[in-house]
Amino acid sequence: MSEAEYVPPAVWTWDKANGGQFASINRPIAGPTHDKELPVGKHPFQLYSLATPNGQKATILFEELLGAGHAGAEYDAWLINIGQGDQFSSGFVAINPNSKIPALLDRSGPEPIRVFESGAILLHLAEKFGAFIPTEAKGRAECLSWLMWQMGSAPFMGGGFGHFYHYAPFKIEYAIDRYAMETKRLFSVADRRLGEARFLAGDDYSIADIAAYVWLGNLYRGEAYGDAATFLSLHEYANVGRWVAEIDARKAVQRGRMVNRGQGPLDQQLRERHDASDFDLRTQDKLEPAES
Ligand SMILES: N[C@@H](CCC(=O)N[C@@H](CS)C(=O)NCC(=O)O)C(=O)O
Repeated sequence: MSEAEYVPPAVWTWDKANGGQFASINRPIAGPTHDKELPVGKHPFQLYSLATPNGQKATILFEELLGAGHAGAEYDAWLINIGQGDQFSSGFVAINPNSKIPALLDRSGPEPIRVFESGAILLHLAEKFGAFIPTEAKGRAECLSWLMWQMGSAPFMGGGFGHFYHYAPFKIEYAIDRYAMETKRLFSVADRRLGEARFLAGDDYSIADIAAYVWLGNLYRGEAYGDAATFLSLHEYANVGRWVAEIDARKAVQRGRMVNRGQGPLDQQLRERHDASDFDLRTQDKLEPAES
């Protein structure tokens, strides 16, 4: 069916398979579909996630904190396979009623604290460790502003542009035009900011950069949504390119991007992370011969 033939009924009902890539996991209702507890490891933080851009925000910050010497930031990262519906288990829904990765259980205090939404996880950890967030009022406000900007703009890039340009079973020019324009506008916003400051919040790398980098970086490098980098002429955003290259080079970022990854080169996939040594010993290239 093309968009020209579709006349919305008076009341929408969920009675059709739309054939889209996510048809099997998308539902119009919240809540668990099955009973299953989440595993719990030995570290103070339990992360339930997947290495999508939103998931990588949390793992990059954990690796940054550990790299900066915050030993209390040790974490177990468990893989949530969203294609198989793991986000709808009773255990996961108890931590994130919105059934989306990433979800965090902070067990470092007297009682466990659940945190969901990647931006809330970044803020929770940055405040807890007093790191990657400016302390003075002006810098902190700038950091939170860019963090919220990113959280608000991701659905336009992913659910909007990425969905209609790459995943939708047929191409709708109106939708692609609308979200391509918005995605380019967002790149332009970042590019102008990064033309006047080294990082989004100013001189220092912060959680605002981590949040924005995973999205803008993937798109800029041509690693998201097929030929999107070419389609959107992302090479035009030179300041974004300079900033992406600088963050790409950070060791903690390289490690964080590998955690909970279930696709791509085997030596870049650390599906579960329970110890710093896992990066050397438990990437999929090392496990797969034994597993097969
Ligand atoms: N606003 C949320 C978005 C999280 C999100 O969209 N997660 C996706 C993967 S990137 C997910 O879990 N999708 C599973 C589903 O929609 O069922 C955040 O930033 O944490």
